[in-house]
Amino acid sequence: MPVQIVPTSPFDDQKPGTSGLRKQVSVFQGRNYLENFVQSIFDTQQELRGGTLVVGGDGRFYNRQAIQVILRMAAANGVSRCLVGQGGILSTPATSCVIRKHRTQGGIILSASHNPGGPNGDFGIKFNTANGGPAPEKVTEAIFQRTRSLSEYRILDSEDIELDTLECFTLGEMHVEIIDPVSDYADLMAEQFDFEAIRGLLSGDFRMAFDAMHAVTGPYAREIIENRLGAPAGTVINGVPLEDFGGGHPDPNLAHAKELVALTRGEQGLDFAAASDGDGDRNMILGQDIFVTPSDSLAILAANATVFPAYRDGIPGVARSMPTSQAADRVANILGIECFETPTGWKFFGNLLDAGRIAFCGEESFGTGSSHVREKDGLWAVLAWLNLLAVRREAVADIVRAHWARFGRNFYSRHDYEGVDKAGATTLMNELRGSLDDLPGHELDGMRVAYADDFAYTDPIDGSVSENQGIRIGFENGSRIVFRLSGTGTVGATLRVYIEAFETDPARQQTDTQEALGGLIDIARKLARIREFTSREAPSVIT
Ligand code: VG1
Ligand code: CO
Repeated sequence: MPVQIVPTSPFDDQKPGTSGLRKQVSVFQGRNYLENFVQSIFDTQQELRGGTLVVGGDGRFYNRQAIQVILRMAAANGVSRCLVGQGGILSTPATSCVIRKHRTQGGIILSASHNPGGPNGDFGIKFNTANGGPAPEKVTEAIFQRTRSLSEYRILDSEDIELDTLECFTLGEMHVEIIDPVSDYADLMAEQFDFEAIRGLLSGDFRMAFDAMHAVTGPYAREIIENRLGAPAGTVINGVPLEDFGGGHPDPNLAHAKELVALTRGEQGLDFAAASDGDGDRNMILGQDIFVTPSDSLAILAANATVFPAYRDGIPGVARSMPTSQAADRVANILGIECFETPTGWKFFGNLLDAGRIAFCGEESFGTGSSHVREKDGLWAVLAWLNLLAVRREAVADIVRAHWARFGRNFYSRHDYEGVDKAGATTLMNELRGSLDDLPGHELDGMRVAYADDFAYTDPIDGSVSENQGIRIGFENGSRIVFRLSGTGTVGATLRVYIEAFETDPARQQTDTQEALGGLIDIARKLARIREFTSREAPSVIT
């Protein structure tokens, strides 16, 4: 089978964002678009030559076609072995698990995560390194630089291979193994949690549902929650991955998983419900009449770490992304463990996890995880909650309220202004940045500003510096407003406003979140002149 060397010219928009390169499907379908990016990975990641690469995706439209291209290009670029999820399926955390377990040199994940799929939706590609984690900034930057000067790519002239049967093939000189996408991951989960205790919980009158949102976690949840843990058939809903996720946003939050939320409401409400996103790395946790914010979830799991068999002796530290609420900080402070604040995106947790400085980490954007892999992990968080519930035998709401009573409550909400004009959003951020020096010491609606900055992070392990990671405005009473622009969207710009207030009085901890944050929300609107720069009266999504 001959290797073809195909002349190409660079694209100027292949800079990976918060999590890989994401574009509309039609862009990826354009001539050489995918090929150029993939060649840039092979050109910069030399250890893949002669090494093993894991390939899989979330099953969205264009997943299969892209995998065939990547396999032919891997063979033409000297990769010696590829492990491919059956049917082209591998969730993001399962890819991380497979890279680590089989000690491969990296992996390519095809997903645009929670972005909608289908011919008119989004597609994405991300590269994970040998530790199983998303490529750090220096790697994505090198790939991006390569895309700017690329003049040819290498691809094998060969037929498509069969992705659906668990078999081995050769493609040119490369060995291809189609692997069961679920088993390695399910085995890892069984090592992390007390499956016996969870089986006990699920065999009683406990009622739960897991919504896979027609995305990648369906097969994983069926195997783990129904087959291995014994939950009744039908516990997993929307469990078949569809190319367009059934037309929905595979984004597990109060706005996009409304039906699941409804199942938890009222006297007949389920005891527990959870959902995951397109590629299986996000999670939403619900109890009867309660939604557990991802920030609280991280803090609660950290406070209870010793109930999990894998962390029986406690955890060395926790990390959260900058916009995530400071609930985890309070736990770390009281437990006497380290706490780190990193920029948005899971890639910033990798070094801390590798160095053993932290064991749990999370993001407000429904991402929670631990040192078991190097990605956030939706099902891990769900199983962690089930393990916690199996041990404590209390209602979710009672666990959360007891946590607030002990550590205080960080009221928290994120307001997204999606698909706004890019120039307007950029001006809004620039104007805010320009006003930062004057803010400290000033009162805004009766609250004194303690600090105002543009967040920069120096990685404590390798010293790398990441600047312009979002604007933080902190008040003397512990409240905070954060502004940043999304790095995952594909149309226009998305402004994210993160609002947080701290409350120690249990009597006031039961207030409605939007009400408790009302004053801060007003300050944020006025300070950033949101209406003026985005022409929007209100956010498009509130979580
Ligand atoms: C968003 C979230 C961020 C998350 C990223 C990838 O990024 O805010 O916390 O790491 O998505 O998640 P942004 O730049 O749009 O705010 V996933 O599940 O879409 O890979
Ligand atoms: Co995701």
